[in-house]
Amino acid sequence: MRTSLSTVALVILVAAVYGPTSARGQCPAAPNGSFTTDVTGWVNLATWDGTLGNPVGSDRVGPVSAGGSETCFNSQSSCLPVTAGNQCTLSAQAYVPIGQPTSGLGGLSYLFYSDAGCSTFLSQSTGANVPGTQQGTWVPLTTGAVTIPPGAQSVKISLNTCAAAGTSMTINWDNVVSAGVQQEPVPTLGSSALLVFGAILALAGILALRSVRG
Ligand SMILES: [Ca+2]
Repeated sequence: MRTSLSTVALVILVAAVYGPTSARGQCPAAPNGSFTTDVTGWVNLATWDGTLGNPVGSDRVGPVSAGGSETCFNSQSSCLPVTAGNQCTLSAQAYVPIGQPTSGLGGLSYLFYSDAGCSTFLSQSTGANVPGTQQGTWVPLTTGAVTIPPGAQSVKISLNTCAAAGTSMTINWDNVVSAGVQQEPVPTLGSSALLVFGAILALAGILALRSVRG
């Protein structure tokens, strides 16, 4: 009994000390994602709208005017560093004002680049879309879990407005959040916790020995 308990204690302690540590990755934080007073941190087609928001203050992306074919323009975050392999999720709320063409579309996604300065485009993540038919309400969108692709060093967040051929489209965006995907925490023990853990094991061992001898 003493041998088996000691062995178990040793195995558990070794696993606790040398076991895998939490691999929760860092993800790019959306700059100024609530647009309370301005669109600082956002470029391209980014216009602050002080009349719409949830609450007030949003990024108005539009009007985007399309000629003979569907045309899209986006508001882009500043260039942010990423680490390939990390899992991130992107969420935002989109608002299609009443009276906009129902043929339009809004899209939320990450744009990945293979250099540190967002110069060489690599790929676009899975997006989340709001249809032009969903008007007059703030629609929550999320990409779900996105794995930062191999080779990616930087990223921009894209808030896209697409207008169908021959139409003009505007979509407001608010509450942009980019965060790490919650992973199952891997238990690890600090030094004080290890001492308590050891004491409990020792007590268990003594009790077990007593019961065997008694
Ligand atoms: Ca806002």
